[in-house]
Amino acid sequence: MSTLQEQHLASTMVGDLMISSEKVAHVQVNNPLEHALLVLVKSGYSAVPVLDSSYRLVGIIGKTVILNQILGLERFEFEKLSDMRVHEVMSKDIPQLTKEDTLVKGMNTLINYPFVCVRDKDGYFDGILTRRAILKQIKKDIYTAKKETE
Ligand code: 4BW
Repeated sequence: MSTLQEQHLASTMVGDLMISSEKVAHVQVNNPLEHALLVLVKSGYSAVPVLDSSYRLVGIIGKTVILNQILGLERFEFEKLSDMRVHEVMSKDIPQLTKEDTLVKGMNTLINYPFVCVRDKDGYFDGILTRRAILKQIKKDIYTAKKETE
């Protein structure tokens, strides 16, 4: 990667590439698991952010953790889905970014996660940064650099 490309990556901010909150499927912390599973299946995503009633980021929930919770000895106990709430099973210890973080920091975090939530200084949810967005940007930078050397 050329120095110019590296400089471009370093000067691009998370806010430039994130999917903004209004386009992100999410669930609320007090929703029953049944609703969360419905959102996950209908949206097609493996995991989505969890927000409180003021739209502050509180965690992430995925299909696998829900299905594990209702896994009985011989069958899925689907009746449990309406008794349990999202906050009982969600992951609370999650990486977080702000819009002002550099793309390089975002890239380092995305090595271990398919997406990272973006929030403001008061914890309000701003959106997500995905692996797809990073890969698209890197591809664009490589293509531009190649064109410049031709
Ligand atoms: O519905 C989909 N539309 C599109 N265009 N692509 C999808 C869709 N569902 C999955 N994909 C693709 C993306 O490339 O499969 C990848 C893995 O999906 P995932 O993790 O396991 O559900 C997607 O990669 P990505 O765009 O880099 O997204 C990484 C993760 O970010 C997804 C999902 O957990 C989350 N995510 C992405 N867009 C989201 C979202 N969560 C909620 N709302 C969104 N709009």
